[in-house]
Amino acid sequence: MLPSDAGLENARSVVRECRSLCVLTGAGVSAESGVPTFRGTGGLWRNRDPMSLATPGAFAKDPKTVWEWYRWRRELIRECAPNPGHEAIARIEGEKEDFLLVTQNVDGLHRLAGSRKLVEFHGSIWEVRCMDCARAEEVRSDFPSLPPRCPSCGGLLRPGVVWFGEPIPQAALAASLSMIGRCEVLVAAGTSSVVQPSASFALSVARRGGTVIEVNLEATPITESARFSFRGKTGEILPLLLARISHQRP
Ligand code: BV8
Ligand code: ZN
Repeated sequence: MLPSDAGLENARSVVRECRSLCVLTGAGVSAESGVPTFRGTGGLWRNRDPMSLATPGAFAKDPKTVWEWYRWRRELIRECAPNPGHEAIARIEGEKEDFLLVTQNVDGLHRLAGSRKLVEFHGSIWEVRCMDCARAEEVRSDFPSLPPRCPSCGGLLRPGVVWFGEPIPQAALAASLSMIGRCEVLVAAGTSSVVQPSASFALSVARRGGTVIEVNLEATPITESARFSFRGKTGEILPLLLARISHQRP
């Protein structure tokens, strides 16, 4: 069930009229592409909670098991394609003077959909980095054996993602905070808004008088900071919210 025309039309005109637009996405935007979310059903692997795997400690203790989880996700994501939500975000990028997409997703689907002005706030599941010589590269193919070893020095390779307890990469953090400090409108789509520091972005924008628009299946901790909060699928609502012309239903 799509939100009322009036609400969506108001929000759409706010998005159209603003000069500076930031979009923050979470796992919910990739759910309709078939990528399991972190906290929803289907997000678990071998009944393990992602929170117990996506940490430096888990990797130090058992790199092979952590890599089996990432191999399973990489295999699954490799078969997934961007959905209309990703495509709508990629389209509006070129229509705004000042635009930035901050994604918490590590699946690479935004880039595949054509987004270029984006920050991968939690890194990329396609990047691997050597724990010894810091050599980093994008590897989309599978590995002959796990855990994978560095072709330069034989060191242990890790996924190029940000684990819990690890700092956000400096450049990604700086670019995101600068945009959060200046954007007129923040669209927060498909995120449970529980993971810091990105979970605080909506409140920061609202506190300085910016407009927050949320799209989510459920209410979240940022819902009360949002001027508009639409209940529904990002793949259905984002194409309407970010459209150039209104899609008045017949
Ligand atoms: C940091 C990469 C500081 C890995 C991820 C106590 C102990 C330890 C740490 C902390 C602590 N308390 C706070 C912290 C900080 C911690 C944190 O926030 N923990 C929380 C959980 C309590 N944060 C960190 O550790 C961060 N770093 O703080 O550093 C620091 C500074 C200096 C020096 C050292 C340290 C780093 C956090 C990054 C963690 N890495 N991912 C990997 O992917 O393997 S986070 C992970 O969660 C994913 O990236 C995911 O994107 C992200 C957030 O989740 P969501 O994207 O929101 O996804 P989720 O499943 O939760 O929700 C989906 C939503 O979509 C739902 O609301 C659902 O309703 C909705 N939805 C579903 N389908 C649809 C939909 N909506 C619309 N349409 C649909 N179709
Ligand atoms: Zn190396």
